[in-house]
Amino acid sequence: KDQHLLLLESSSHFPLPHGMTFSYGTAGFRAVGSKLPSTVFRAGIVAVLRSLKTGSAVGLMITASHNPILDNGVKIADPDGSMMTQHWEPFAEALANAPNPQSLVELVFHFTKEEGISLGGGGTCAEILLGRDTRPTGEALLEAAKQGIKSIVGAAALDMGILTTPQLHWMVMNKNKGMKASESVYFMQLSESFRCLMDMVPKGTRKDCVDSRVVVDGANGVGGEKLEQLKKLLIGIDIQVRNSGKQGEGVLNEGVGADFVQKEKVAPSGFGTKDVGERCATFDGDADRLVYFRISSSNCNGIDLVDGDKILSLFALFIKEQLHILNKQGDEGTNNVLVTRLGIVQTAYANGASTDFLKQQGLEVVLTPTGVKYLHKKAAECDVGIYFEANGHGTILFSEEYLSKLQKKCDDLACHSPGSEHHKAALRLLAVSKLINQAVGDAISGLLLVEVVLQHMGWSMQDWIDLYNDLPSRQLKVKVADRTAITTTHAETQVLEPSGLQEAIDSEIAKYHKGRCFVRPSGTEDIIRVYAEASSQEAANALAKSVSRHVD
Ligand code: 16G
Ligand code: ZN
Repeated sequence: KDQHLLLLESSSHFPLPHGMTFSYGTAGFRAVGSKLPSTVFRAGIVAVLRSLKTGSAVGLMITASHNPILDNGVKIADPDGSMMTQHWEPFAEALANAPNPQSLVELVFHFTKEEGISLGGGGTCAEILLGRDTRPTGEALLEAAKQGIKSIVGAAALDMGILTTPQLHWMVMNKNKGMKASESVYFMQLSESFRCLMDMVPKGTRKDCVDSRVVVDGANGVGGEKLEQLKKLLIGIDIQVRNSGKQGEGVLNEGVGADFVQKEKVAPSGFGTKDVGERCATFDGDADRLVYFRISSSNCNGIDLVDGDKILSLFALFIKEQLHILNKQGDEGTNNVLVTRLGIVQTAYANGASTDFLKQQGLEVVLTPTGVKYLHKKAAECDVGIYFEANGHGTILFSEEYLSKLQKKCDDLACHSPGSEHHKAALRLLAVSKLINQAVGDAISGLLLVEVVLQHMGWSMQDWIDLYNDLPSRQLKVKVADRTAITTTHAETQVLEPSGLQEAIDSEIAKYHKGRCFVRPSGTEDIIRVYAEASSQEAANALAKSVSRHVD
């Protein structure tokens, strides 16, 4: 009874804005920040129910990633630090659109009954870790989330402050493993594992100090600020942060950031001819995406882009090499082989040249639909799974079971052949598992891993770029009356409906050498996206254009 009244009363302070419908898209709810208090309030309730259901802490992050500064959004992290399970999305969406307090309360009671969640305190308590990025609407929305959480009896909100999205996911994961979940522990873990990997860089490969320098575009968001803090704990790397969000440096995501750089293929503002030859990296607004670039000497506005696919390739080569060393048979006789299933996960947006390259290396590559939740799930099926989207979202996952075998092998090696190549390979793999954020792709931890792997390989930016040549590609957006009219299959590479469209696309593709093309409805905008690849830029442009006409 009390619970009923409490929900009714508190939700009356957060009326649904007139004429708006909210959908839980690829990465949660997104809209203009000022329209979101009711949505965030209700997401707070969903988070509490999720915590009650799982008996663990969950996360709630307020961010709109690479979107403009006045937008905002909210997403929920499950107890293991990954995105909230998809089968709760319809409930989250229904709740976000409940027209009045009465229907909201009914939805909550109906859903909790269905899911077997008992409300009303009674010993069970929910715990929600809250985070937000630097957007101006963030503070008020955080308050709305707290009100939503407080409207369920026995729920506690833990405000973790201003964070990158991956930091919050990491904290949720750690908390539920019984470990400390503070920012200082996060910084400590990253800096220590980074130092461990740097200390094991083979002698003779480390280049002079010019190569330990990287210039980072923080997108005027939270990532730059955090990197400035972490940088003080790092040895052997020279990080220069630009667009760090300090007053006067520019506006969040405006002409800066990973999404801008990767899509427009131009340098972010604050970078120019003075940076020719520098190794540059860029984060998105909440620092869960990372891409690298270099200002081309020929054209000061143009760049050589090193996207998520190439970061993936670098990581894959490094991990593969360490596994190879670990399992190599030495003169001394038997070395117990640690059987490892290494899997690579990409989406249809991965440049075809990257997929070919990875397969040539003997790696197993699978495709999933767009969106971290799909890639992450697939990668988690392997002992070691590496996933990346071309846009720079990605990480490396080590299964719990595999990590404990690896730890055991490392302990054995420490006994029998301390300091051997085998031992070092095991130590490196363990350090990677600590440096990389296994909850979700993390631009900061990804940057540190790229930097140390380049040192390890003794590679310049050019060596990395030369791994393979990207096929020319082109992306177009098509505005349509109803984007849901197009449905796809086979990881979005084939159209199912409307009938005839796939045949039309196939006949366009057939006209081009190395042609590849697919269309899919965006999960974040009201449009259809067209992606085309071919052996020349002109051909890729033409293929994308002719396919767009069939979609229109
Ligand atoms: C979201 C996704 C990203 C995906 C993008 C595609 C997360 C955390 N983010 O930003 O992975 O690449 O949507 O957008 O899952 P689209 O559907 O509009 O092409
Ligand atoms: Zn993001």
